[in-house]
Amino acid sequence: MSTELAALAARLDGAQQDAAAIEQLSAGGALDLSDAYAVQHALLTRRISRGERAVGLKLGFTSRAKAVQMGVDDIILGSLTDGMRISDGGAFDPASAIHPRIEPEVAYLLDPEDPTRVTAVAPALEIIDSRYRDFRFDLSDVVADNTSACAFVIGEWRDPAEVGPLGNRAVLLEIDGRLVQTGSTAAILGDPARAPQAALRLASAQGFPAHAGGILLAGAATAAVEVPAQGVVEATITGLGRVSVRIERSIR
Ligand code: OOG
Ligand code: MG
Repeated sequence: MSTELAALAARLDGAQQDAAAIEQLSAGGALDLSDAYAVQHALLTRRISRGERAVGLKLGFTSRAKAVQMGVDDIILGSLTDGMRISDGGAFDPASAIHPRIEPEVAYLLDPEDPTRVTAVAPALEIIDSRYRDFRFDLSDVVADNTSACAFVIGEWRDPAEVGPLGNRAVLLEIDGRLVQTGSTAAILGDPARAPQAALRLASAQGFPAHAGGILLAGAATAAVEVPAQGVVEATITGLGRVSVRIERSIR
């Protein structure tokens, strides 16, 4: 990788660690999509060298609600690490991020031996936090920034055969019991069951490290909402279950 792309990765990495927004990379000249993925992979390598472990992948802009909200209309892929994971009902400190937003997701667990095989499904929450000023970006910017990945929460894993088809389930997002978003899993690629294939295709096209098994977030079914200063955020997917995160400042 060129020293120039490595420097862009260092800038994004610093913005995440300091929780301080930076200017869009595209302001310094357009970045093509394969260079953007190269920056993203370099970011992951930096996190791994600090002791984190890659645990899966996340799709972005698989729903119209998200594409319209962000003005970007192509699906994108990012990486998840164990350092981003919050246990179900666990806490997220909003002061650790720049301008975090939260969205409901469907999570798949893919067999590492055969990543086209889904071994479990769960409701999930994703916290996104663009490292760019004003949460604005073009497609290459957001790809380089690991698709705004910040944190994620997975509910109880269920047997896909028991849960049945996930193609049209109601999705609710609540803050302290107040409904803030509603949608349907049908918004995700027409059917979230298409997510594993879509992710594997993108992973191989964009040179993702061959660890395709593991967690896959299929992409939000609704627009994202601002993470509140405090409170409990909960997602519910009909017939799949619920998952929650407590938003609270940690005492330092
Ligand atoms: C990019 C991430 C998109 C999704 O579920 O569509 C995403 C962003 O909106 O900042 O995670
Ligand atoms: Mg998402």
